Amino acid sequence: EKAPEQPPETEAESPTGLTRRQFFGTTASSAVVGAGLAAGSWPLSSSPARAAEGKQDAHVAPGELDTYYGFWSAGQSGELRIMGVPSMRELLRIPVFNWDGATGWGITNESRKILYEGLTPAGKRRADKQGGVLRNGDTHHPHLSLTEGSYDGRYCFINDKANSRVARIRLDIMKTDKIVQIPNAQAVHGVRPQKHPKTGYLFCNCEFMIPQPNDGRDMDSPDKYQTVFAGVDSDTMEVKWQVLVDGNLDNTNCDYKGRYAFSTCYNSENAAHLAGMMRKDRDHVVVFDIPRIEEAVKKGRYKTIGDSDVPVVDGTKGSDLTMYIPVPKGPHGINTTPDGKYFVANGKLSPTVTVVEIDKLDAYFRGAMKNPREAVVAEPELGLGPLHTTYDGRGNAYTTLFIDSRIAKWNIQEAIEAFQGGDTNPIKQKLDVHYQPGHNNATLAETKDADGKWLVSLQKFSKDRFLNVGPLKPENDQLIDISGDKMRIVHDGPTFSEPHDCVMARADQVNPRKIWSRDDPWFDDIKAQAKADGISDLTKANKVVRDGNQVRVYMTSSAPNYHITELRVQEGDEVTVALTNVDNIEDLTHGFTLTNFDVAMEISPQQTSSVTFTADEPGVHWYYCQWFCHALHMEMRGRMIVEKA
Ligand code: CUK
Ligand code: CUA
Repeated sequence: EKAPEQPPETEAESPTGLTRRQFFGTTASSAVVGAGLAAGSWPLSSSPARAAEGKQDAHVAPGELDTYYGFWSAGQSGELRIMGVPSMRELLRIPVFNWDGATGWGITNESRKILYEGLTPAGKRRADKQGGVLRNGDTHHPHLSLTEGSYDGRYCFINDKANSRVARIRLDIMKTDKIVQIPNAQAVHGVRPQKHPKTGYLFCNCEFMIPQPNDGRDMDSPDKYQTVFAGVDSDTMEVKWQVLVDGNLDNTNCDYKGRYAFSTCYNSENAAHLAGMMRKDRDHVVVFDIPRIEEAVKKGRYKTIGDSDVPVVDGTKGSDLTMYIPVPKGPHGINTTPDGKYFVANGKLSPTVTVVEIDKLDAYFRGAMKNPREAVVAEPELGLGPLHTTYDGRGNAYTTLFIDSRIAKWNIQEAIEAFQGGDTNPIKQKLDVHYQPGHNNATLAETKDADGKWLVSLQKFSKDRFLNVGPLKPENDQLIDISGDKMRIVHDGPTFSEPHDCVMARADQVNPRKIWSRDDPWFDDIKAQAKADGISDLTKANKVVRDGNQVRVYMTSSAPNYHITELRVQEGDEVTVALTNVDNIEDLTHGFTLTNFDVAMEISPQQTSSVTFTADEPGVHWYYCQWFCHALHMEMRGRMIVEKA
């Protein structure tokens, strides 16, 4: 992003003698002070005098439950986080593309299979060089599966910009169960589940342009680089097709009818350096006609690229599969209104957002619209650095202004009237946020059920809002009451590196299990192995099976015991430990940590986890339960005795 313009750091630098802290004030109510000082950028419409603020209580008392589940991405931490809203309490971290010592993600056989099997051939070569998994990820966009425009509680999807992957998280067990790496791509950025009739496709924007195939050709001809838009089948997590486009894809969204997806595009110049990316004054939004793309694939109008067999259709300018709508330079977020009528492309480098009427797109694809700009119905100027927009379901939109450190609340209908020449000012309020907001999202605003209760604004900088923890500071996620006419900040929430985006679902729309079901397909592989070893029920098995130099240990645990406490193997054996927690009491999780072997895993109630390692050091090696489970938790351990070969 562009370097933000900052209010003065110190009194000495400040022409008014005010520091940033005084300048912005520490609460929403002192925003009025900021208004007087920030010359020219305060909205003209409303007087600062008391429009009614929402009066919702954000306090969730001890023992009380939140009313919304929040799903937060975690940027370069590579995980997904579950938050309670409105308390903003962090409830869980779900490892996705990262390693996690608490749950054994990246260590257990179950997770390593998920992390490996969906990689491209090049991804597998990379993983093979470093122990079988890729180690980092960069998650930006968590989105939940929908049925007919409402959350259906099945899945959360999330992208990995760093290694070009997308993942699916099962919401019944809150575990990642599928990961696919997108071929012909670098940096999968925007992702969006189809809203209608159900998800359906997961639409994926591949951001960076590369030679196609990227095998050493055309490296010095950036004008030949291309990127793709991908349709992933969310039931199988297979890439069904890709569409070659002009320009860099950024964020994506789709309609509520199942026909169109649309993506913002920056760098329509196809340049490889920043200066070149700024040459033109316009970029574009690409609209994808999904049924036509499917038809083209069916009719064989595609090619394949390199070692990938994914059908790739041509959606570059002039194609009948796509529509290019020119918009001001560098559009970023793209957000569909909950009524399904419009999408808003956020200007980023332009102070405007572009409102497109989705029903008008048909005319273009029918050939009845010459200039794609005819689909634009409003382009209000909101302030500096508009990045993302969300909605309250009452006709208002809320746009983050990155450079201004504000959120602009504006009315969509009034913006349309103003575009037609009316003299309405659609801007209702600008609220200072602290500081430099990226995404914002309101409760249920990504669905047709937007309820206009809470808005969360995710700030990239926290600066002075919290105790100083050194040069690396937390982000700041602010909770804003939008139930009244005026927005009101009610909570500051520090988060670590770096949630970009979040979505919120009503608590009743997500229904995770309390303990595992023994029928869960998660256990299929280890059950099959056990069966081959003569074990029909893992919850009853405490048995060591030797098969050449492979040793398989089937073990159960119940607080505070492992049911095998002495395990004898030979130096050089390849040992698999499959541990089943037979406790069926809610929250009674055990673990298995093998000291000095870099082995650890979680075993929640009724779960089986397995791990494979080589017993390469003769001697005594204690294993212990790392999840505090019982008064005798410290005593819950056993010995692996490795006899010299
Ligand atoms: S992007 Cu991060 S602030 Cu990756 Cu959704 Cu806009
Ligand atoms: Cu089992 Cu601690």
